[in-house]
Amino acid sequence: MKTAEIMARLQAKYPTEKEYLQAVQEVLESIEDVYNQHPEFENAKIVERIVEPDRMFTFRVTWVDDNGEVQTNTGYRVQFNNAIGPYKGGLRFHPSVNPSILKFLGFEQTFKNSLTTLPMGGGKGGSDFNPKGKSDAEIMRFCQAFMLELWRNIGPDMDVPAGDIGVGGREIGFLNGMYKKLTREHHGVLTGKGLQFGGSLIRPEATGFGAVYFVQHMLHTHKDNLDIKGKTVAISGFGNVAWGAATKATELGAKVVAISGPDGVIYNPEGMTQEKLDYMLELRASNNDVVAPFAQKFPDAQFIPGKKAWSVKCDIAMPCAFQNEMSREDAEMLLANGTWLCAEVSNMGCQPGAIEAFQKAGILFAPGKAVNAGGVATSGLEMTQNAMHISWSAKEVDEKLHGIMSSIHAACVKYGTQPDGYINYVKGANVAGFMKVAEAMLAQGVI
Ligand code: 2IT
Repeated sequence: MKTAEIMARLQAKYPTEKEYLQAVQEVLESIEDVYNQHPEFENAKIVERIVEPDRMFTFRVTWVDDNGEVQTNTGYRVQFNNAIGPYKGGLRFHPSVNPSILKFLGFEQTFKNSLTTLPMGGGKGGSDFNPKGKSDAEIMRFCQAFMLELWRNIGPDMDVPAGDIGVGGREIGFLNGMYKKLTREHHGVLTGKGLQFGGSLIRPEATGFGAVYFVQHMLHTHKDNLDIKGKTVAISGFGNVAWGAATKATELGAKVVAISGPDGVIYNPEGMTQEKLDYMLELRASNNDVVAPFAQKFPDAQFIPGKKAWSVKCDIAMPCAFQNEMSREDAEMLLANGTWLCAEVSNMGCQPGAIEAFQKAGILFAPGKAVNAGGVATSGLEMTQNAMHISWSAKEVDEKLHGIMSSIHAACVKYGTQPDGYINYVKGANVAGFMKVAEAMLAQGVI
């Protein structure tokens, strides 16, 4: 396999799909060495097959807003790869959603899900619908119209969607309600459900909690056996994932000194309190996409308009917002301020230049597909509970989540440790995720 040749072909075929090309390039670069030691992969053209989604659905979603006006959006589901289990991955409702973004997310999801140790393939979907400023009734009508198309293509052993940006418990409830109405079946076809109808304890917290567990493993593996207690953490975003990470980091004794939104950053030198963490959820629910009110409510915090979380001095940086949110310049600013660990929590949150800057500086850096895998892993645990018609306690789920994050970390160490001892988590995660999917594809023939 030659990464450059494959990339040139994909660039010619999909010239506008920059996020997809970026995600593929990163994975191919890291697996090239290992892949070329396996002529059986090359013979079966595994790479040529794995970079293309199995199939992709595009559909029109028409709904009526509160003014009685007819609105039309586009819905998608990308079924990327089901070599190791049913397609699994979230739905994103955001105006930026397009085939390139969903293909990058579906591709990443395939390797992430492989890392979780659970039998889940990769998928992703969503719509260019913008939930910001919409009423509950509008959200419900949109979700119903979306499911009216999607339901034929999903199923508990076929494709199991969940939430992502813009899709939380409320949306999953409406989507599940419509699915149930159409099929007259109530099974685990979606994850992230409410606790009253098949949801799993800890699912809302799982992405952020899992990310902090992963950071703990990175710290414990350090030659000085470090701990998160007493460290300063900068977090971007104030959504569900940022909240989960801030909550667990605070509980373990770290000081969360920054959270941010599209309007700027909250500098929070005293760290979080329970009241502040609760207020993060209130801010998100307010649907306004701003963090500024945080500093009005808590006078020890300061709002700095137009700045990112990376302008705040911290030991640990955790991007929890959006793809490509951290540029090379942001990474260099962090490095200049003494940051020595970056755990990417958002999917592809760091631009290639940022990753390069961290790795060149020799600091600890781990990619989203390893760090944020606790979310989908807990979705996998929700699927298991649904299939068994039981529900586990929060303690049981949290213990399983701990075990999964620990094995993901171990897989990264196994495949990513360099001769000089530096752990290249990007390589480790990509190779570990890839090997299982590739072997599964090989074993199941040319299909
Ligand atoms: O990016 C992700 O892993 C998610 N949005 C969660 C997917 C899931 O199926 O729980």
